[in-house]
Amino acid sequence: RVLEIALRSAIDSDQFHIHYQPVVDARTGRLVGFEALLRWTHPGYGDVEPAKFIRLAEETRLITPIGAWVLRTACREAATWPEAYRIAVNISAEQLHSPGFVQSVADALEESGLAAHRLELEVTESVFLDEGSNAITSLEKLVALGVRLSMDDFGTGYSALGYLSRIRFAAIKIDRSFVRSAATGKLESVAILRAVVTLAESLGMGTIAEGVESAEEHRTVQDFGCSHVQGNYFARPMPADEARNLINNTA
Ligand code: G
Ligand code: G
Ligand code: MN
Ligand code: NA
Repeated sequence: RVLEIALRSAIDSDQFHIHYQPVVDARTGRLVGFEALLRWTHPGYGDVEPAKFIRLAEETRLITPIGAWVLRTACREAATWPEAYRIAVNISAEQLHSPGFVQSVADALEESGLAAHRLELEVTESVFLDEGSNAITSLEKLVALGVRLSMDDFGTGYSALGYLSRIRFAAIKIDRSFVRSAATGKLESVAILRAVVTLAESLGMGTIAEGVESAEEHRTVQDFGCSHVQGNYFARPMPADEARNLINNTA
């Protein structure tokens, strides 16, 4: 496929860049860090939709070298921020399962000088689907390195409840579909949101409500006791220099 060939040369041709989306404390509104979101601008096709090229990168396993680039670049950027701010990086199952992944995380930390506790790796429930993959061993090694783990898109996959008791996740990211429908008062979503927050609290984990788009949705997730929020209501993903300005104007 044409897009696949283009994707293969995108790292070397310097076509990737990262946007950073603020994550804030749900109660105080204080900025706590950013999520790194990969963007691809092709000289001919222009901006390629992230969901589309990331799926292609996963299918072709190009996500391993591309993901390594994201890790290195995001860690290097975050190392320039004041220590209070964290960086979250999305990790695909294919990446986590690839040999040498844990070492590549250790290398990115070493090379950038970023303290491990300032890096959060977001994985989805799908990392547990491939039984023979040693996902658990890798995640345990990452926890031992001192990085934080969060369970992304929680509630959209199959149930990973069992794994929450086996691996020490720092946070559960509640999928925006629940945020959306709970804010409209849909009883089932309200029940699920309540249950997830209670579950996270009893396991000592935080909860990040994703995709918050309005004051109404913010109020809802605050009422439910979510610890952190992220979404276009606060800020859209932004280039590195804007993220730096935001930090400087916050401090
Ligand atoms: O902004 P949004 O459209 O960026 O992202 C679309 C999807 O791509 C989301 O599921 C998001 O988690 C994923 N994604 C964004 N950046 C990265 C990345 O650097 N690595 C991986 N593996 N997924 C990413
Ligand atoms: O799968 P993951 O949760 O990593 O993906 C994050 C995705 O959510 C990115 O595509 C990002 O651009 C998108 N996003 C961030 N804030 C909002 C929002 O307020 N509304 C919607 N619809 N998407 C958002
Ligand atoms: Mn994410
Ligand atoms: Na998500």
